Amino acid sequence: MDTILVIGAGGQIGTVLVQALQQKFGLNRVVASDLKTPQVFSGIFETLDATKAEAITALVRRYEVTQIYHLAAILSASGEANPIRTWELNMQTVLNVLEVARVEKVSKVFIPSSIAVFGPSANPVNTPQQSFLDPTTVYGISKVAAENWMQYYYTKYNLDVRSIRYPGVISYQSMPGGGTTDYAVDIYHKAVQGQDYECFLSEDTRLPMIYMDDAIRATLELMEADADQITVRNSYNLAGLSFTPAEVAAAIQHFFPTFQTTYKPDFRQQIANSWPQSIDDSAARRDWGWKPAYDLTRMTEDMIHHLDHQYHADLTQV
Ligand code: VAH
Repeated sequence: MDTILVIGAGGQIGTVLVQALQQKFGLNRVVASDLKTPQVFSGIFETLDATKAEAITALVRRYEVTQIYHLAAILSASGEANPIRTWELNMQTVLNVLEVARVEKVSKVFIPSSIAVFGPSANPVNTPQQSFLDPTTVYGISKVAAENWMQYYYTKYNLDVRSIRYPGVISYQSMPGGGTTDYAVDIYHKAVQGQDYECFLSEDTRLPMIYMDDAIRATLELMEADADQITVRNSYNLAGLSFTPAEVAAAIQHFFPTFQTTYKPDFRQQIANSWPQSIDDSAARRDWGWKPAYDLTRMTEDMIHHLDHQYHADLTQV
């Protein structure tokens, strides 16, 4: 019987992934963990500072953990405010997870990477799985290092560690924090609240993105695949959809015709300029049957439906 430890359970992806894992494995088979305990949580929750390897070991032994999903990291934009701290936290936690998993014989490990590993040298259109990686952010540098460590632990110790280079993730269930792609979540929240939106990227900045439902399904499908299907042991390219701020604003205007977006690029524009516009995910499609289900229209419908309910449900109850 599997028991899953999720590190970084309070983050944008962690929040939703925990629920999906609880649904799949059962409430009592998932141990959610993060630095801070949430006010409200159903299931098993443990506070964990993943920079302390012994704290991870203690949880793995206490709950007889068989799989670890390590999601804790400082992202691209906020990481630039404190490069050394970002490197230390992102790298120490990855090394701790890999080494604890090796020593404690954890059967499977998931550590996400990001399209932030790509830089100016990569072909920006349909960016290949095998590209020269020259990231421009500390977050991207830490993810390239993590990818190499994952490859090393697989090759040297046969640790079954798997990874996906997530694009920007769009969700209604949880707020992102400190990312360059966060505009693509904020814009929906503003529209549903009847407000206009000032975007911190220019209107024509095309970036690869993925809807949360697709990101979670991809993660579970990768982890369910037979080990001999997995041919990429640093990290798989993954694509959902690509769009610009102008395109997502236009999609929203189908629902809110008076919604307006203005554009005021800040330091995050330089980060976005160094990233791909679209991703070649043919390796994921070939190895474990990946196929996205959400395009911009379907994602916009779903986002607005759920956010409208979140912001206005209490009004309709009066
Ligand atoms: C960020 N949302 O913006 C994250 C992600 C591809 C971007 O890694 O840093």
